[in-house]
Amino acid sequence: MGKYIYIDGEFFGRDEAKISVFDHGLLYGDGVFEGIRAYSGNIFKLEEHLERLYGSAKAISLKIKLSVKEMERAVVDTVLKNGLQDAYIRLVVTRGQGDLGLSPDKCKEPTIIIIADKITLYPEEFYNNGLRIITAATRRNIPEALNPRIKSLNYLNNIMAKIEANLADVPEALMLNNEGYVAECTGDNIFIISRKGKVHTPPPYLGTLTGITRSAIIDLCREKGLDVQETPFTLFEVYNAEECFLTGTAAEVIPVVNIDGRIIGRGKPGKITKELILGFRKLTKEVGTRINPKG
Ligand code: PXG
Repeated sequence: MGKYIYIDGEFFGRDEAKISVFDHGLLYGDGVFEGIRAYSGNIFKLEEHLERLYGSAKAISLKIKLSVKEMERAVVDTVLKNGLQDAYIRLVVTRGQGDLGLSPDKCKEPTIIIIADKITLYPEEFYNNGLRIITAATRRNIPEALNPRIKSLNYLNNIMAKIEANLADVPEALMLNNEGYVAECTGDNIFIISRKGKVHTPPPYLGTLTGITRSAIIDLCREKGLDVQETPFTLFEVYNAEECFLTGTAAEVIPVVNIDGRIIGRGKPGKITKELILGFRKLTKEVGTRINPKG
C-alpha cells in the first residue's frame, strides 16, 4: 500500500494528507485528473497522460504551476518514495482553495495531488471468459455542455451509469451519446469487430474520452495489418459484432461477450481480442518511463 501522498511538492502520510474543505475540487468538481499505471518500474505512456492532463487543464482555463517536466519528476518521485514497481497512480489537479462562490477568481493556486498505490485488477476469469455488460439509460454528456475529452473531476455522469451497472450486477455499462450513437463505457472505451474483421471504435467527437489505451490499441491494430476505423455506430452494430472488447488503464484490454442479454459472436472472447490482450500486455513490458532515482 502506498504510504506517502504528494500534495503541492510535499509528502504526507496517508492519514495526514488533507486538503481544505474550501478547495473547489471538492465544492464544485472543478479540476482535472489522470489514472496512470506503472508496470515493473516503467510508467506506461506517461508523456501521453501528461499531454492529456495539460490539455484538459487548458480547456477549463486551469493553469498548472509545474512544467510538464517538473510534473513528470513529481510523478516518478511519488512512485519511488512509495517503493512501488507496479502501481496505480492518481494525479489530480484541482482549482485550489477558494470561497463558497462558483467563480474560480478567488482560487489563488491549483492544488496538485499525486497518489501511488497498489492496483486492484479485474479477476483473470473476466479476461478468459469475457464480461457481461448492459447499456445504461443515462446518456453520455454532450460535448457542447461538458466535453468528455476533458478528464475532469465531474464524474457524476459516469457514476450515474455505473450505479445502473451495479444495480444490474454487471461490472461495466455502455453509454450512448445524446443521439443514440455508442460513445464509451463509464471508465473504458469500446471496440467492436465486424464479421468482415473490421475494427471500429467511436470517434471522440461523438462524446468519448480519447483513451490512452484506446490509442495504443489503434496503433497495435494497424501494426497487425487490421483495418481499424473511428466511425459512428449504434447498438445494432454492437449486437451484431463478431467480437467486442473494452480498453482502459485499469482494465487494459478486456473481452465483452454479452450486452443487454445479446450474445456477442460465439459468446466467448474472440481470436483478435485475445491477440490484442497479449499484444497489449507485451507493450506494457516494453515501453514506459523508467522509474529512476534522480541524476
Ligand atoms: N473513458 C472514460 C470515461 C474513462 O474515465 C477511459 C475511457 C479509458 O481511458 P484510458 O486513458 O485509461 O485508456 C477512462 C479512463 C478508475 C479509473 O479509477 C478510470 C479510468 C482510468 C483509470 C482508473 O475508475 N478512466
